[in-house]
Amino acid sequence: MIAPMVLIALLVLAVSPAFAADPEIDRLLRSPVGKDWVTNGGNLTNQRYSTLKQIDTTNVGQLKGAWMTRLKGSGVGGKYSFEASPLVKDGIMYVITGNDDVFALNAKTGEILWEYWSGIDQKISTVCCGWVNRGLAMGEGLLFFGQLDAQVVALDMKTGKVKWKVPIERWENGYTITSAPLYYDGLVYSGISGGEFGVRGRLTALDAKTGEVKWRWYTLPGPGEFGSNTWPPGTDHSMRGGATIWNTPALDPELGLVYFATGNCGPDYDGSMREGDNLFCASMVALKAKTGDYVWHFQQVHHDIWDYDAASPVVLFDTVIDGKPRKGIAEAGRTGWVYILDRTDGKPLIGIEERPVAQEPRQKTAKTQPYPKGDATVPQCGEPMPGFPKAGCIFDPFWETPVMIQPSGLGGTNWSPMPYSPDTGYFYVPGTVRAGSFARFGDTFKTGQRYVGGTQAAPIGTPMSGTFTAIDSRTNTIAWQHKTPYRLGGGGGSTVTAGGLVFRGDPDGSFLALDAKNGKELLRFQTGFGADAPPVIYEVDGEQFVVIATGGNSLQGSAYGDAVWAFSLKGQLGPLWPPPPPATVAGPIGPIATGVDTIRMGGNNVEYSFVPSRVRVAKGTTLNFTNVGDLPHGATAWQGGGDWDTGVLPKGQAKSITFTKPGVYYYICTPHPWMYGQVIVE
Ligand SMILES: [Cu+2]
Repeated sequence: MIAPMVLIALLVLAVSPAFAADPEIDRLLRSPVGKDWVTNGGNLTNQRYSTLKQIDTTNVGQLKGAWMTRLKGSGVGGKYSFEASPLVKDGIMYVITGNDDVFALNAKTGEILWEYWSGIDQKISTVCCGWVNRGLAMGEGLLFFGQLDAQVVALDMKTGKVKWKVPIERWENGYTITSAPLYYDGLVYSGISGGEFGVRGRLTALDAKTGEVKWRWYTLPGPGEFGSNTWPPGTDHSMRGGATIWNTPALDPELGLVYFATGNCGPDYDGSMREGDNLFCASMVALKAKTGDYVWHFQQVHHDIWDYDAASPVVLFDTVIDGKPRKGIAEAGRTGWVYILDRTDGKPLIGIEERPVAQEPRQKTAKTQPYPKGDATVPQCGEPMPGFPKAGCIFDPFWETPVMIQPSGLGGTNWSPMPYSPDTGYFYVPGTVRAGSFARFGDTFKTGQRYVGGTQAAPIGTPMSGTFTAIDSRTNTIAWQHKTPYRLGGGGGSTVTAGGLVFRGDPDGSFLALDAKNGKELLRFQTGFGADAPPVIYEVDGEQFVVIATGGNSLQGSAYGDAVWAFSLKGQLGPLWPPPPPATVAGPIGPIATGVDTIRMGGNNVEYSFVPSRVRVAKGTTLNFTNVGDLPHGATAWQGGGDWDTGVLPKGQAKSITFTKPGVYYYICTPHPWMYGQVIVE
């Protein structure tokens, strides 16, 4: 029965002409980036390298705003991040906001041509890390994107009307989409998020015409599948082990492979029940682009218990090593290292050594971890501090007593992309400097609720900053490095050009141009909003533009907004006033809740949490602190936060506090000082 069917399939393949559904977009995706920017990473390589060079190191100082457009209040507020790379084709720009709303703009003037309002449920409760959408893909006259409600959508590029809308999962089960998809040769490749909600990660390939799911590749093996022996036998822990895909894949059409990186293992900080390396968490993976068949993987972190996602997009590049041309792939990890591999087989190009690491039997820690040759872009050891006497370095384990470790689970490089310049041979790596207090707690899995198993909170008041580093792709060592006042690895990222320039935004609102060779700052322009998105380069009517979304970032706490800024040498617009800068010390982050009368300790299925952690109330309000967790917790005014204390409350107990005087009150849980919250009294 099988043989004739195989024969028919082979015959069909043999007689089918080599037919591309959109030959022009496919050609642009395979080519160096010129006047159009048609996919999130510029082209199939994710290099974010533009060949345009009208703007160069000699004239970039004259750059001014060509236009600035506000997107009608879309995605404005503390819960949103605006991180998308706008796409540009034939003088029209397409941009998506943190509310999954899409706008088409005249790329020369900024005039809005059409708009799509997603109407997504504002009560989606499974958003991990800010309401965000990292961008669009295009092909066959359609724009493709994922929404936070786990639907993949195709819009008509001319009108913004919905062509199809397909749920690839349910947000109620913990799944959301935050990454920009990739279009190539008739397929739309989409990742999915939810690694903090006990989900099963996957790459989904959809038919661009219809939205039909052609295949799925699960990043977590089912029983008996390849990799299943890296999970405890006879358990279903791998079915909720995370390994989600936070960013856009890359694709090599000659090798016929699609590449992506995967996020942390779940539950993040509790490895006690998932003995083994836990494939394919924190890994780089190659699949056959047409079928989704596994080809190779490289795991950056075995048995991850530190939330060390590989969240930045993978980058394809060609290089010469020891006189031989090599096909490279690189990814900047949360560990602070860049992982540089051969993309034909996944073997290290420069050298990565498995070294023994410290052990914690209760966490079932891996015996060894991969150490890339070369330099890390951020510090890899924490320091003790008052209340936190234990400190450790990367891969040091922890149990229920907190250990101060760097990098924390939010840095080195998080979601921000890392561009590559074939001119300099450098990767441009954004980094976050922040220490986390890592402690395990055995949270119970409940569908659609947080499932993290502990904490990596930065203690309130501890310093946070960033780095911006040029890493030489030939040696994996630092060519030059800037220490920056704000964290860079989480939002923005940069883009590099044949004009010898690196463009990047800054959480304080600045738009910067640097000399790609030596890092010298050549332009600093204040946009007026948190500039926490990667810029994009394009050309219309012979004029080169640089565009960046400026709308802040919920995790950075950079100033929110809904602006898109385009710059050119003919630009006339000057800078705006600086917005409030983001924090440089740790404290409560994210949106500020109003209309609240109860703070739940251990809420949202996270033992070490105050929910909501930030509230704004009127003078005279009574807040009820209720312990819904398993351990005793309390709320105690922290340094200058007044003189109030709930005392330590056993499980199930509550205590009310009345706030009579206006002010900003921070508080901590004394038994667990990594827990904190904020009450703003007006
Ligand atoms: Cu507590």
